[in-house]
Amino acid sequence: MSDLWNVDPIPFVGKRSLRQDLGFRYYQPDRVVAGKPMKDWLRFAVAYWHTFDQRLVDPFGEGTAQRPYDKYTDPMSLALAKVDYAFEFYQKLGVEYFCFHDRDLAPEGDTLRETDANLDRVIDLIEQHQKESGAKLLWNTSSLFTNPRFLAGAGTSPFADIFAYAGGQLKHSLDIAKRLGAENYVFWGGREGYENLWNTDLKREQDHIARFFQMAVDYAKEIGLEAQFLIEPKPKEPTTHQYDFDAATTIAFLKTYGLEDHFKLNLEGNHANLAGHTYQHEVRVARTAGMLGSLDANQGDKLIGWDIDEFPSDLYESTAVMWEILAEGQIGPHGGLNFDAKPRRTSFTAKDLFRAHIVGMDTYAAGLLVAAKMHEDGYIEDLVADRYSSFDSGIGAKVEAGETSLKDLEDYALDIPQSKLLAATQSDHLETVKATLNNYIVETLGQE
Ligand code: XLS
Ligand code: NI
Ligand code: NI
Repeated sequence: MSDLWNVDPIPFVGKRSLRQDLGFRYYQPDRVVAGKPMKDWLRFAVAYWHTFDQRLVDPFGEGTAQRPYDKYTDPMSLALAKVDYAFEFYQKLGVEYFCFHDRDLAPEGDTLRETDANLDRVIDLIEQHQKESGAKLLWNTSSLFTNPRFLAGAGTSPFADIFAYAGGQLKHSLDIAKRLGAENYVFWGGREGYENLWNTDLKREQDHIARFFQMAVDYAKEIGLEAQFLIEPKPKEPTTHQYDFDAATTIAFLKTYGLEDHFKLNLEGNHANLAGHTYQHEVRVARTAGMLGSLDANQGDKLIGWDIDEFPSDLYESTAVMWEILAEGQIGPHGGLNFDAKPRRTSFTAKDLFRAHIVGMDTYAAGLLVAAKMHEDGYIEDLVADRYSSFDSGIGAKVEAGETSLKDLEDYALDIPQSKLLAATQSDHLETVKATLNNYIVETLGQE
């Protein structure tokens, strides 16, 4: 292997030191946990846009990033060079999957035809690297929000030419998905929403984007593309109101338009928080509807109300999410854990890209270990089974079996005294539950 990054392959170092450096403390790809190697539970992916393109800009300042490929000034040479750096990065980090938007990879030309030609040169190189390294495409997507032409959306743009352009761009992205063997294909509606209702036809916009999705379903069928389609909910930013607000809203949208059999959800931690939810909530809602597809594992900042895409480091959150994944048996039929995350602006060196991924991977590997221990003990399962046990027999069982009317319930309830009703409730002792979660995290990781 060349040494483009000036970094050795990242080793597992375990408990050698409390001071984390360029090594994994918990992540061991081949270690079997709950019946599967860690790497198969987690299926980590690197996000091209953050890791290789992001300059660490913020609304008040230019980028601070220092990257080894900064020496390339011609846009096409840079685009091609970055692919070599990317594939070496995947191998050194020990990650098998990657994700990208079409526009992360190559500069645009004046027409879609010219843009596609630029893109295809980069795709040729990616295909060659995939063959040599075995790296796999977890998902690709189309950037239908960056270019000024998409200022008012793509699938919901009020301008028919822009809608048509977006469709053409999407078609080419689906061709790429097929060619590179993408396991999923993501739709994130960055500008599919509205700023103001006074100039918006809500019904027409939603009909249009449903039609856009239906055409994608039809074209995938036509070319034999088997990638799982995923919608990534987000409540706001960049638009004030986005149609795919959260998991529940997106599921309702898909069902309204009869698209639910063709899509699942790609859930992002920071987006969950922006919608006023925990990440676990979003995963649970999707699971409950049979719609869990994949994860964009990042985290927000409790003090900042925007999508700041931090690498995940919160053990409570990773434990909760991995608890759901273990309960489900997998992240999704073809899902993985994509780090839709960037290092902080002050962590600007190339090595920080490795450090940032290490914390994300170790956080989720640790979460997996803790969640596996919890499932093994059945603590949460017992607690929940007990909480609903009054529905296992008697009147509760009759309700669940659909055998009761309101009249039956009135007959049953009319003469029960208040003291007996109160005796039918029980304390949740939630504080003890939370303390027990702490114990599981501390003890499980302490024994590593
Ligand atoms: C932005 C989204 C985006 C999608 C892919 O907030 O997270 O990065 O994951 O377009
Ligand atoms: Ni995302
Ligand atoms: Ni995001």
